[in-house]
Amino acid sequence: MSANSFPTNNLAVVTCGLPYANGNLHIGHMRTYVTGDTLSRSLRKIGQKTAFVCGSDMHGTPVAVNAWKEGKHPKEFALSWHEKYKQPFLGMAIEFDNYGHTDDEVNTMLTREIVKTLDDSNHIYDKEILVAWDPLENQPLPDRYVEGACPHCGANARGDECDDGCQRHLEPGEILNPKSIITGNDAEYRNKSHKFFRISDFQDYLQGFINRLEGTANAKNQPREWIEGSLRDWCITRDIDWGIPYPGAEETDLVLYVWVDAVVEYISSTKQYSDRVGSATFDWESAWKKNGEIIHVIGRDIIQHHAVFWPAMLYGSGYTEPRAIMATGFVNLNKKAFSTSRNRAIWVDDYFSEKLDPDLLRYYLVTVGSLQDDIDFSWSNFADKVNGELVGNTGNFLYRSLLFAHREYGGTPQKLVSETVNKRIQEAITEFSDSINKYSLRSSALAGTKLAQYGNAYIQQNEPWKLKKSNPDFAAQVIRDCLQICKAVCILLSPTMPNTTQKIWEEMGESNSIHQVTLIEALESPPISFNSPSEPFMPIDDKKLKDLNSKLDQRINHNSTMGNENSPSETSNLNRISFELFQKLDLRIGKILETKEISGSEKLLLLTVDIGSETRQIVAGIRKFYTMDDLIGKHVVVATNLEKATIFGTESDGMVLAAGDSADLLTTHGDSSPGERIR
Ligand code: B3M
Ligand code: ZN
Repeated sequence: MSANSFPTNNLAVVTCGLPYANGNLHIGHMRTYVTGDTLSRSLRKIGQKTAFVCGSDMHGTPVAVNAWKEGKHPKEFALSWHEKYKQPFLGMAIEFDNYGHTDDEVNTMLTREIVKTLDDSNHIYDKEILVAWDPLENQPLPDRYVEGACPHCGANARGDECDDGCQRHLEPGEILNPKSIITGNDAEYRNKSHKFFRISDFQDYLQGFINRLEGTANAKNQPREWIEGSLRDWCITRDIDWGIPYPGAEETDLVLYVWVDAVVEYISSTKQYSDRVGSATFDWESAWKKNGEIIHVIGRDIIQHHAVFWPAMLYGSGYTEPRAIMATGFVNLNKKAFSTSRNRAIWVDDYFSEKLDPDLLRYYLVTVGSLQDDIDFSWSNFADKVNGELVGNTGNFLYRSLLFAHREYGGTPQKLVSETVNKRIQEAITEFSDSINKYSLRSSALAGTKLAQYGNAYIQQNEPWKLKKSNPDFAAQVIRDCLQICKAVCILLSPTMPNTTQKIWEEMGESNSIHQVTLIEALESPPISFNSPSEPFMPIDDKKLKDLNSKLDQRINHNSTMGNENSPSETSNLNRISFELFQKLDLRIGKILETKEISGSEKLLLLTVDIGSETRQIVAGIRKFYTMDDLIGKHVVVATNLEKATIFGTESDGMVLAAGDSADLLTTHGDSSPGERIR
């Protein structure tokens, strides 16, 4: 490990992208917050002093447009959502040390101070630009007040971002064919003077920064292209009367672009925390002005703001740069993107109303795939993971060990842990810390799951229930070892599943909070006596699964008949990609040679597919729809140059294409042979 591996002697600040205070939160949002929460708890577990902060994003057109739709003032509208967010965060056990909002005094003051510093040091200039205007209403149309076509990829875009297409940030005046979302009028462009932040002043700095930056690979790689190309300056003001006024120029009626004050809330929220607990406990200035370990957890669509604009703002105004950016992939639903407007999402409230344990969703979100990959949520995947890894493995091990120990010994047998088990736990501890240093929460959580797996095998091999009579001393040793493993498993999984592990912790007779102990405690003896345990996790049975699926189907179908998702008219509006991009996809004819079931999965099959030059092992979700006989010898279409993926613990090297919900496999009707390229 390098000299500055976590834990360091500096203060760490973990932040999460601020939710716009403009509507309900879904589990896609939760991927970021659960990640941030698990990370801050994990850092503390390895002894890193950490503050976890966030807040509601109150300004800008995302809020103003939605407030307008409800006939409310943006402030009243945003504050009411801000209040409402407490509940989902609490319910998901997301414990911010401070949760502020961008419209409060601290943030207003710090934002204006930072902008003034940048202005005083000549990094800001005035420039006349074209801004979208509603000619009939004589009203400016900033950002989300207009929609049109993205100048880069042609997708339908909002005024400030190509949210449906290439994800680029758009500057005012760039969007093509702008239309007012309020009146539907065609917008025209008018000249107006605005403030620009000269990002190009920071080109050298940013090149160095991006090389130092840690976190997920996407956060480093995506901005490299922009930073190494020619950096465009950034328009930081808007014509709208909701936001923080530009400092020293109140008379210009310009307010700061929402993305300027939103990021500053990371500092403001830390300051509020510091002011509350005292700087002896956490000194925000030491973190933000000296040597803090700043880690931003964000969605992958806002990398540019965090890896380009924000570090330039920080550097230009004398603040600490981020050490790491962890950019999470999106959460899709049954293979299609969440759509808030179509109600095609799993809302956090829906999850709660199903009385499902929040820890199950937390564990799922953290471990289902690597952080930067998009994940496909389906209730069936979710149930598979819960029933397999949590109920079948971890819960089973904890429950059987604790129950046996309680019944036979009233708690922990008086013995020392065996050396083998001690060593195995130490390995898990190291795996956990190494994973945190690699920003892989999936691996750090799986260190706990794998240890429980080891525990299961250990108890199964030694069968203490049989040894009890033949060799009571050894039986006691086995249980003593298992209890140490239980304790370690709880500690390792506590950042991911804070409530469940605390409950087991108490049932094991521990009197403190599991969230206050560090990893090393995993090697200390569990309490001598404890009570009867309860089962940590409840399975999601077939009936519940059916019920969850049918409610979701009903809702999606209901909404899609109103705005039919797959209708041809919508297909014709889809983002177009260039022929060049299409050509990058290597689609080939494959012939299925063999099929194998994947144990534990009702849906997946492992196919051996001949693609001409080689044979590939490909996992396909088609088991429900085909028999083995149907498949052997069949010609299919294979996407051969996709990244390898691990599905249900099995590596899949390619993808077999199929249409629709019943996986209608694509095939050929002529005599093309395996390996033939599809063009
Ligand atoms: N409020 C939400 C988003 O674009 C936006 C994040 C601000 S983070 C400083 O995901
Ligand atoms: Zn685009």
